[in-house]
Amino acid sequence: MGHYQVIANVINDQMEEKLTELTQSMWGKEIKDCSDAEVYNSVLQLTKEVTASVPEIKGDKKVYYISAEFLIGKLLSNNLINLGIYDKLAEVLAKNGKNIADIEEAEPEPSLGNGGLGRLAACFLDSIATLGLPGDGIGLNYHFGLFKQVFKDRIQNAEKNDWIEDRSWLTKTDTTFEVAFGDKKVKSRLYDIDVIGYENGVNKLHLFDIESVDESIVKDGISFDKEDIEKNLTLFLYPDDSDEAGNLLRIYQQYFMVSNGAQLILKELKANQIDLREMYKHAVIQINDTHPTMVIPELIRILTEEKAMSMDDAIDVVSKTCAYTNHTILAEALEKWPLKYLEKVVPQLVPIIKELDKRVRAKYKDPKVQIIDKDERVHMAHIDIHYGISVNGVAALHTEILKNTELKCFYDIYPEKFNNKTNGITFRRWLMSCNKELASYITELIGNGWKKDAAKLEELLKYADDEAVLNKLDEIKRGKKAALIQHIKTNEGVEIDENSIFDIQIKRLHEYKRQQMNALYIIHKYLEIKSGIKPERPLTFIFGAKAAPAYVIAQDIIHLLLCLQEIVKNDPDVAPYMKVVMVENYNVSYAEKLIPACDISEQISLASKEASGTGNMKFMLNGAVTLGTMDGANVEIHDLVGKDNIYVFGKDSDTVIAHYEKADYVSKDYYKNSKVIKDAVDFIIGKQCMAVGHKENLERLYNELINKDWFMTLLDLEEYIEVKDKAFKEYEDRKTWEKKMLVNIAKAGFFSSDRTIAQYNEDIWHLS
Ligand code: 26V
Repeated sequence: MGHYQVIANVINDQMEEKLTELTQSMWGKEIKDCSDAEVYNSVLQLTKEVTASVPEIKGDKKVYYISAEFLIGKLLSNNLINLGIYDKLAEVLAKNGKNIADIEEAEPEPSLGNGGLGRLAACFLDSIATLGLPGDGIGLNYHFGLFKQVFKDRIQNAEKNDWIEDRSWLTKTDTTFEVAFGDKKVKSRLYDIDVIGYENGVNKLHLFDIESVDESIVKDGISFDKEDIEKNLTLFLYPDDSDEAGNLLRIYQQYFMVSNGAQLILKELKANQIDLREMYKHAVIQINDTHPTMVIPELIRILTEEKAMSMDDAIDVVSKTCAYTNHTILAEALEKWPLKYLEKVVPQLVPIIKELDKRVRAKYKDPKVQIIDKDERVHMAHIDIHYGISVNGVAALHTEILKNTELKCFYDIYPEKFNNKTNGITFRRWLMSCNKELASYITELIGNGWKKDAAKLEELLKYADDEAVLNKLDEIKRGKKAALIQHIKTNEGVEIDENSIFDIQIKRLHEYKRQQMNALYIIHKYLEIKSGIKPERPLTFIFGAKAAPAYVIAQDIIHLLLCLQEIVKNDPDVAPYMKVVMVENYNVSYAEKLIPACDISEQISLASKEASGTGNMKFMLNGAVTLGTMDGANVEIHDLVGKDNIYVFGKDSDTVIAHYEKADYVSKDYYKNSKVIKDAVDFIIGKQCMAVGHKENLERLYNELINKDWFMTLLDLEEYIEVKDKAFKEYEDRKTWEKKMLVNIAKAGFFSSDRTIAQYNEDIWHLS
């Protein structure tokens, strides 16, 4: 019997007694008399106590996953499942008149990430611990996570989003460090969150904070004094960086993170009496996008200035310790800091960065691979590529684009550094926790093996023609749809037809993800229904998306979606056949409710632009069928499920890249040459939209689409309409559709983050 099992058995036996003791000591009441919030806090305490008895994962070499974002979401359900005590707790609560789902609702969501990159980091920590690998996360303890989205007058408003209560998953530690910037010194404090492996040991998520942070400086919405670093340093995740003060604050945050991270890593190495010249044998630092890149010059600085190492040796050992993951090819997302900003915030790193650049220039003449460019901007990714062991992309296509196009000049120099690690998701959260009904049915069919070896889901394929199994899958889907209908009714006040097809697009709002193309489809369908062409079954289009507050066109797209929601709702000719719902404040908790209820998963980015996507994997695992372009991991989904079990459309990445190279895409031509396109686009500034929306927003979006359309919406619109209509039609052949669902679930095993992490370990980390 494993360690975890002994602990789980003991706690399961004493659960009711222990929880009663806790509610008595904390609130002076019995479980049944406590509020949900009180029970939640007692369960939190109980879980922390149980976790303390689970052994820490130890080894001779450890990975430090350093990331500006860890979008962990609520932790209760996941932690209980991983500890093996969920079912017993649910039983004890029920016996005492409490519903575990209501207790889970009482937990505030830590939204410490923007989207895919941050959620990936959270899934990775879960898998690292589950595989029993020694590996900790290093990041920042933002007091306010990603802003809370509130719709007012069909416009997105941003409010602060706090999550830290008196009692939380954070444990205050005794570890403090000093961090020196050019113009000030601050004292940090480390807070830890336990990362519990599924039926395995415990690692840590280390989140650094400063003691002088002051939540009261936040004024209306999310505005605050960006220059008061002592008070604002860890206040917000990714504050608005559209002005200089915002950019400087971002650099302060990044350096604060890496300076603390470097000090922590060196402290742990010292505690293990490691000779720092051999640091790479005991530590590997995975740099999640370029936000933590300064860890490279910072470590070199400490080793040379404080540990008396030569520059050659320091560069050599640090370069053997660090590895870089690239998550995007979008130029605007690749960080290039002006040297003068770095001179102000971190002058101590500037000579090191210049030395790193000098060494590159001495070897390579191509200006494209230099670190400091002619405009005195520091290309952070270039530091990672030259001074690290590995560069990886996050899906097969993405890595090929990095090698052949975006980072070709680097691939020519270091072909051996480039490798692919197709993203993954933790099945504990994205199936076992969010869709317990499906998880237990799968177990009923094929046993428990899939929980530790996701490839075993393929065993489901033997039921592909089993009518009883297919019926049951459909029944589970209908149950999850019913639960979502309730949730949306409560939260948005919108009623959804349970017999409609649930077509869902949930992800950050960005033009390259093309929510606007989905909106144009909805307009097209609306016009069709008005002209008498009715769908065979009602259609429900669900969106969830936050837009960066400074991203104007993204706000306009949200506005259009909210206008369409209103127009459709109020039109008696159309309302019986379709519904549009844009849910407010889409976050991880909402995703956990939306994904299990989905029929059609919208993954419609412009080919080449979505590095991987991970929502696509979550939907597939929950039996949704993908409607998507050949982009990111959609390509791998397509290859796994086969063309009959996915709906693919749109120009491929080579065609798109060629359009950019030749600059020959003219959206106006598509608009002029197709009545379908023209009618849909014109609707945006037509009478109906203008009656419910704002002229300024709608006209700006209309003009953007016909005059620029940088992400080529109109290029793929007609084929999108055609293939989406085909998907809706084929949905009516229920048996064939249910089989598609089954194949998608069965083939999703490849996208377990356990597989991804095993590959990181095998190819890059080599943990022992
Ligand atoms: C950042 C920014 C910041 C400035 C404004 C425009 C913009 C656009 C995109 C980004 C993305 C930053 C990196 C990121 O989050 N990438 C996502 O990483 C996921 C995990 O690897 C991956 O699944 C997504 O496809 C990728 O977009």
